[in-house]
Amino acid sequence: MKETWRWFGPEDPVPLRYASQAGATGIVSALHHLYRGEVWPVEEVLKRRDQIAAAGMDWSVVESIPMPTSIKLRTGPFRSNIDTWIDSMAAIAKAGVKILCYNFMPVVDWVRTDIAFRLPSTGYAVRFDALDFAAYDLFILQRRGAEDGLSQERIAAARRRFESMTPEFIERLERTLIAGLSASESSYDRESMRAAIAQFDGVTAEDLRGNLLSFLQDVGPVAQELGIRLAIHPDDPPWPLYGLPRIVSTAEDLRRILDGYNSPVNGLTFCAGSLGSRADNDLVAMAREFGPRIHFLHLRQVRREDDGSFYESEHLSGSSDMLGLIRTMLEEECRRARNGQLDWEIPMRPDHGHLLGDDIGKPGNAGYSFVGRLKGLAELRGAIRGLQFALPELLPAER
Ligand code: DNO
Repeated sequence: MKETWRWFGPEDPVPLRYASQAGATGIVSALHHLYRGEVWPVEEVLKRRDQIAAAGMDWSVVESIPMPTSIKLRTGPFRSNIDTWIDSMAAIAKAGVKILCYNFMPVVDWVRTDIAFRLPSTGYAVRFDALDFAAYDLFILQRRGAEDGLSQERIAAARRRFESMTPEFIERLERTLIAGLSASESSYDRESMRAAIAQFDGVTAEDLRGNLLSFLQDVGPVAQELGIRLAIHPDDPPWPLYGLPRIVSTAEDLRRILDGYNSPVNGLTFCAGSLGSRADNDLVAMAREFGPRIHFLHLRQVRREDDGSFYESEHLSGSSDMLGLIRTMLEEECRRARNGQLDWEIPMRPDHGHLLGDDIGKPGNAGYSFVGRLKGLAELRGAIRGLQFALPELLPAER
């Protein structure tokens, strides 16, 4: 596996050289200063490539070219927005980047309720508390229809939770929920959030899936010509939030997307943390089934709780079978290498890390600490080497 590291560009408090010190050989990046739907000029993209190359690494994956709402809804200026998306894709192809991660989550990208959840070790993790989320949706955002699908007990428990919240807690919760985590595309206040959600009134999961498949029909052939592989990121968490449809959550969802546009160009970012937040997602079985279409791996663990809450646990210990997943993906690499596929090596990144040691109190992007990710990457590397030592058949032939 190619060890990669997400870098948010020159503004990232974790500099590029730290990624190299952590042992990464590839960088995952995007032009975060051009994230409002504008085209990425070739010069800017080449500049980013050169910065990464100067630090001795290569730009392995673009994560992500932002996806405007018009494309998700297929309304308004969606045609010109798709053209812009394609132009940006052509620019990254010029820079030699071959894998493009993107997502199709309406309104919100990844969602957490707490970015400083204290662990018994005294480090901090990010967490999704299902009750805090329900309390926010029902009693703070007061979204129309927020009670739909919730049991009376859940609503009563959410009310009790809400009543126990201090104004400071509410402010922090709201900032974490809607004002934008580091990797997300938008930030809202209460009113703009309600308006953004309203744009999806009446849009079903079927509609959204149809729009995704139409988008793939539009961009797929160009991606193929450019030699780019598209890698859709799963919903995080993998269930509907704020009454909005989410369509990249389960094995059946992935099947429908991959079959709906059946080409190697249409592949996955297999995010173990996102998919693993649902107990009914069997990661090893999914990795086996979708292996040939997995273009990029996010290796991260969660510890699931009974009420739908979860927190990001240590990379090797949590609710999912991380070693089984790694083993399955090493087998997939070997299969590719045996078939003579030049791109047999799958880029992975330690997706998120805890706040540990010097990370604590430093400015940074939630989930993207230095020491925490360094530890995550080191543990994952150890697991990979250990598996390959014990089972030499997991070493691709070329090595
Ligand atoms: C969170 C990330 C996601 C991801 C996007 C990809 O840290 O894994 O925000 O970058 O969804 O488009």
